[in-house]
Amino acid sequence: MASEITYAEVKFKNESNSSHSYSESPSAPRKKRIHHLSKPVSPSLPFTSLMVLLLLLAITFLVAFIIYFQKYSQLLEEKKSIKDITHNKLNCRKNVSSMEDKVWSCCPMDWKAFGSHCYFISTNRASWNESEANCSQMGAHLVVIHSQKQEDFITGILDKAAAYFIGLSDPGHRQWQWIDQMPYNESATFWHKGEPNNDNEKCVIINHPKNTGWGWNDIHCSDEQKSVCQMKKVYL
Ligand code: MMA
Ligand code: CA
Repeated sequence: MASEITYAEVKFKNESNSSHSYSESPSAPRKKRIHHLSKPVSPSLPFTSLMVLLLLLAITFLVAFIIYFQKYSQLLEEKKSIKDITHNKLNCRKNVSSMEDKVWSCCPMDWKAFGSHCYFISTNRASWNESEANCSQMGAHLVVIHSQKQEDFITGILDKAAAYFIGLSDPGHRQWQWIDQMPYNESATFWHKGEPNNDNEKCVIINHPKNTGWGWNDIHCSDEQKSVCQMKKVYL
């Protein structure tokens, strides 16, 4: 009995939706019925919103998962490549005055030796981050400069017409930081006059503008420049 009534109500609703020609029918009970029918429709709005919200959440989680997975596999790749660093040819020098058992100090071919380190000029123009990644792939890092002698050696092997990223950057609040975490010593810095001059320029190049000597300038990290890599000499 109850199911029959329900069927009649549904049918009536369909008719009333499709046509307005039933004006002679008593309006009061019909209105009541329509009102009664529209009741189960209204909770579907929060339900739909909930479903949309859930869907959005699911999409957000999916996107976050994909990004996380990509970053993780990228990290694994980097770790793997660090493990597999090879330098096929070394240039070694015999140090007469050095430690007894480790007499030979070596740098990879095409790298230049100075003090206890090896230096490589990367003529590939890249952002600061990419430049550091490039050094890192060779078992090195962007150059860290601690003395006038070292600054002079490095500038001596550079092209005056170019600019080179060094391992100095500002993570924020003008807190200059060397890539190897060694302390930033203000007294051994070689900034050009008026530099650093821009809080938005958080990465440092060494260059030789016309009419000035070599020096440092803060620039945007996304700028693409050549760079200098540095690593410790290998002792044999
Ligand atoms: C100028 C000078 C620098 C700045 C660069 C950005 C050419 O030098 O204002 O301080 O870093 O422009 O390109
Ligand atoms: Ca600057």
